Amino acid sequence: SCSVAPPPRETLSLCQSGTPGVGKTTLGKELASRSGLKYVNVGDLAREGHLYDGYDEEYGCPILDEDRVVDELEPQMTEGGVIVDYHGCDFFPERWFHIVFVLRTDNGILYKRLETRGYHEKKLQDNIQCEIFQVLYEEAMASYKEEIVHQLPSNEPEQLEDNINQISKWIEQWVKDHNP
Ligand code: DAT
Repeated sequence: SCSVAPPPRETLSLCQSGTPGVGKTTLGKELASRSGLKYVNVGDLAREGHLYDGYDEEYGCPILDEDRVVDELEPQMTEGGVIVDYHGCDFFPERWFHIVFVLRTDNGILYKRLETRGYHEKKLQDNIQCEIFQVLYEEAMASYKEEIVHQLPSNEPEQLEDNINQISKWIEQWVKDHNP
């Protein structure tokens, strides 16, 4: 008998970026449970593995060791099928992602969410500024092919539902196209 191994199944990975509080964790976890992709929160990963390189006195938070984060993630990214969640995305290798989403929230709504989190005034203002000047969208556009970067509105629950439905459809189509 003769058997031919099927081609390796291609898997997609996506990146979710955006100012803290825009809804990355909420979307990512829901999307993971519906799509079967694995959700990875880089903030949690860094905390668990102590992937830090110093401490930022001004902001009162540890500084992410980006190289170690990339090394830590590399094996599962090579395998694929991952949703990566972090506010920034410029230090991830471009080849990791087939699509990049930047979640966006209106200032007033974001302000309330961050206030609820108990952010102190400076951190609050910095994050609102970050959103106003669309820092993370521009970072994504500069770091990836523009055609794979998409903004998603994330102000209200209906938009969360729309985003999940849209991305789920996109994933389904991608899998069909790449695994004939
Ligand atoms: P992030 O992971 O980007 O910091 P999150 O997922 O923790 O944000 O969400 C912050 C808060 O906002 C949380 O209380 C859930 C809420 N939220 C997220 N997406 C939302 C949406 N589309 N509509 C209303 N509230 C939303």
